[in-house]
Formats: sequence, structure tokens, C-alpha cells
Amino acid sequence: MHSVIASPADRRLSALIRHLEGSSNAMDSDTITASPASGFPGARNSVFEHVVRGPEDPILGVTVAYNKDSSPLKLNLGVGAYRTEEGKPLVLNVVRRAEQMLVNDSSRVKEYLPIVGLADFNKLSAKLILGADSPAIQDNRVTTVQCLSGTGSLRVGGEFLARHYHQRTIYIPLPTWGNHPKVFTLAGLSVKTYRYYDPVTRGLNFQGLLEDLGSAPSGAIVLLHACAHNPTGVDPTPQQWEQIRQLMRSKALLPFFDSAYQGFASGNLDADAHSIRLFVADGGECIVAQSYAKNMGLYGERVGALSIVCKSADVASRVESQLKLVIRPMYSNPPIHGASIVATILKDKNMFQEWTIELKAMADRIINMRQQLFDALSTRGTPGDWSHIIKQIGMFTFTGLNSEQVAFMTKEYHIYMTSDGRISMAGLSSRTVPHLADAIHAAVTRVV
Ligand code: KET
Repeated sequence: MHSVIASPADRRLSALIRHLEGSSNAMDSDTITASPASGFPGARNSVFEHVVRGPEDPILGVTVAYNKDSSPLKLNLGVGAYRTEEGKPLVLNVVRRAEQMLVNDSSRVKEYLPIVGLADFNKLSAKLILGADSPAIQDNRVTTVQCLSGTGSLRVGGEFLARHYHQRTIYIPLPTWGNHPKVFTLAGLSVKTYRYYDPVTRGLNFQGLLEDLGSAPSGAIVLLHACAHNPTGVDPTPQQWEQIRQLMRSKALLPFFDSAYQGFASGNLDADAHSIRLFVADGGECIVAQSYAKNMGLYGERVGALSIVCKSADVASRVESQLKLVIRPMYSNPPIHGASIVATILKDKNMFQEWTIELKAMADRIINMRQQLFDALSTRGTPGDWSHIIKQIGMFTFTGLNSEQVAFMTKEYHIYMTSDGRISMAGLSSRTVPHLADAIHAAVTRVV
């Protein structure tokens, strides 16, 4: 293997091939030899001396900075994590109940799950996102594998495509969740963007979107946010989704849906899956990454699913066999606890019903926070049009504040948010709305 290989996925594959070929000096070129001075006890220099400090993550780093602030006024509106009116993290009652049942069930053991995860969880997850009466499920054309939350599902899906799909280019919206380009690049795909948000109208740049997807090469992969687009809170209308579908199908563009907020946008699980179901209903293929972090509040349990809707049961089963080959060397098999909670809730009618009520309450509280913040800015006469706060959908408001204004709000008001001006409405409460409104008012009147 002397060729020059560019992509990380290719490099990993070639390392694997060398390993399988059994060449004894296979890894020589990758081996770092410690200098003699560092090889004995008491040596002054670390073998890692050359390692430079990496930057904090643009989203999770906001929490790191927040944790270091000792002000009693501090407010974390960075990461998209739901908080109660009291500003506390929430574990849903139905989740507590499911966990109790699992703990009380002495027949449960801690054996490894299969590589693809918990069978019940996979079946129920596909039903949840595609609809109970989905023809694709009835035809056995869907393969679903349990993955490490939304991020892990995107990564496994990306690596599968990099290995087995003929087009390695994925188009992601501009802007998008900050982790998307990193996940897909490291999966071995080449990332390009399509226009999505218009800062002037604070709405969808639909014309730009159609033009960019219209000029994408045939077969390219297109990342779509199923609902509650992050960070903009701007979604296409059902009519616009239909136009997107027609354009994409006419050019054989492959839809890869990221569904991190099902139920959070409208409070209704089916309504929030509309875009995906539209693409599945035409009989075409698509990929869906699902997360239960937000809608079941299972953030740290890392529970999600990757579904690939194929043309036939035979293709789906071969695709699944290859997904296993992606997963096994990555993390072997997924954790059992979170998936068991989800399966317990989804398979019991009463628990499912209880979940939808709690989910709706979370969505409603966020919508209420939008109204309260809008009213507070109106009362203060804050310059500018703030109607986008109540028009946008989901967990975030894309305020339009620039990075200097954000820095000012953090410095003067101890309000933490991402530098692109995104605020997590789920982190706000009636008590903290006035403080945020004061900060926004001061930022737009004092920092231009
Ligand atoms: N997709 C989108 C669009 C998304 O906003 C997130 C998380 C994920 C996937 C991944 O979530 P997971 O926890 O892997 O299921 N977004 C929030 C948290 C984060 O950045 O990790 C956020 O934007 O704040």
C-alpha cells in the first residue's frame, strides 16, 4: 500500500487491510518513537510535550464556561437541554416509572446486546418515526440499528455511506448543528453546504435551497433536519417539503434525515415526523437518525437509532449485515439501559400515552417562554422586529444577535449562549425572562 490516501476512512480501511495481510512492519510509518530522554523514570519531558491545547466545543464549551462563573445571576442558554420552571433538569415521570419496573424485574441480566442493539427497541423506534402503518415496515424494507444517541446514529450512517454508497458528497444546510460537518468528514464523506436561512427575513431561503440542491450532482446525499431546525428554528412548510421531495427524487438525491426533536416542535410526535413520512410514502429510499435525548429527556443515556429504508427486504438485510461491520470495531454493541427504558415505554399503551402528555408539556412550556420573551422585549421597547421569537419552532431561538453582543451579554449579564446568537428557550423560565430581556435590550442598544 504505497498510494497516497486522503480521507480518514480510506486511511482506516488501508490500515485494516495491512493488518489483515499480516505484514509485520505494517504500522511502522504510524509508530511514534519516544525520545531516549523520555524513556526512563524521572525524565523531564513528556512524550506528549508537543500536544497543543484543542479548542473547547462551540456548544458544550459554553457549559464549561458557565460552570466556572460564580455569579448568582448566571444563566446557561447554550446547550439544548430542557429545564423546568425552577431551572432544574427534568427526568420524566414515565421514565422513572419504567426504570423502577426494570430494576424490579429480577429476570433482567447484564449480558451484551447484539451488535445491532435491542430488537424491541429497534422495531418500536422505526414505528415511532415512520408511523405504525408504514408500508415500508410492513414490507420489511427497513433496517434499524440501535446507536449511541443521535450523534452515534449519524456517524454510523455516515460511515456506512462512505463505504457502500456511490456518491461520497453530503450537502448540509447553512447553518446547521455545529457537529454535523465534523461527524460526516470523519466518517469519510465530503461535506458541502446548501443555502437554508435568510438572515434578512429571518426565514427560509427557499429559492436558494432549491437552486443549490438543483445544482448538486445526481445521487448526492442531503442532510435534512426532520423538524425544529437547529440552530434557526425555521422549518419548510408542508408544501415546501413536497417541492423539496420532488426535486430530490427527480435528481436521485439521497435524503439523510436527522430527527433529534420529534415531538418537541409541535408537541405532536406524528406531526413532527411529517417530512420523513412524505419521503417514505413515495416508495423511495432514505436514512433516518433518531435521538431520544430531548423528547424522552435521556440525554446522558445515549440512546438513538439509525434506520435505513430500502427498496426491498433483501437489500435491507444485506445493508444491516454491513452496518454490523461498521459498528463492531467502533464500540462493539450499544448500552442496554437507555434502550430498555425506551422499549418499556413505547410498547405499553398507557406509558406511551403518559409520555406524550409529558412531552407536550415540555413543548408547551418552550412555546410559552417564546411568548414571554417576546412580550418582555416589546414592553422594553427594544429596537428591532422580534416576531421571529414567536415564529421559530423547537428548542432554539436564532436571535440575530452578533458575537460581540453575545460576548457583552456574557460579560455583563452572565448569560451564556453560543456565539452565533442561538439561545436555548428550554433553559429559560418565567423568573429569568426579565434578566434575559434586559440583557438583549442593553446589547442591541449599546453594542452595534
Ligand atoms: N442532531 C441535532 C440537530 C442536534 O441538535 C443534536 C444535539 C444532535 C443531533 C445530537 O444529539 P444526541 O445527544 O447525540 O442525541 N444538539 C444539542 C446538544 C449537542 O450539541 O450535543 C445542541 O445543539 O445543543
